[in-house]
Amino acid sequence: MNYVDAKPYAYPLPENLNQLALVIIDMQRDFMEPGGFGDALGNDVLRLQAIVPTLKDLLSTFRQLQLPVVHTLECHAPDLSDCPPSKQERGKGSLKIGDEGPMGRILVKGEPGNGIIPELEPIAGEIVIYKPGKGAFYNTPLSELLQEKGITHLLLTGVTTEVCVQTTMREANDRGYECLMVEDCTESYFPEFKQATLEMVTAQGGIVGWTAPAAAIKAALV
Ligand code: C5J
Repeated sequence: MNYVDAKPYAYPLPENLNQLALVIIDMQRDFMEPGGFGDALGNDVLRLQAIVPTLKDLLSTFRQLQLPVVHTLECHAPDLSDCPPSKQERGKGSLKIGDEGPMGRILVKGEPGNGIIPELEPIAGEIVIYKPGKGAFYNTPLSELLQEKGITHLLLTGVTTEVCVQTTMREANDRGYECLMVEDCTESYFPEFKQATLEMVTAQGGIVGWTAPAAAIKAALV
């Protein structure tokens, strides 16, 4: 068996690497660029850019090895029928979900600002999940798609660490997946929240899972 050098102890890779998926959460213009949802909520969105080169490199390793990749997008239907008022009204930003912004309607599926950033654009054969919530399992076909492909191990990346990435990791952990959060491929608007998340998932002997840097994963894979 092959292991990733990880916290709180070595992460065992599956014998068949096709059971390991790279999950890239919400690397969308809405969270990463001025004029989107993250900006409307008053965040410094440009600080999320720091992870793009490392994540792009890990994605290219997965593509070279032809291993499974999952991309998620947080978005709502144009009529907002899948956006509860509790979510739309929250935040008190300058622009709310569904409002017209500089990149199109905020957090609405198909709008320019809702797309994945060009550096990480999905390619044919990769799973793309449109999700209305924070977690990628809520109200999506993700469980069924992972089961169909026999995937048992997930590497969690993307933004933001303590919101959609951590929620998805917790959902996956409850469903029996062996989860590892990639430390330098996830980012938050709040550095202290990222740090706290990394610590809380690995506390108590890995209560939610493991964390490791991308280099440790690449070292175990190639
Ligand atoms: C947020 C996300 N922060 N993708 N979404 O609302 O983390």
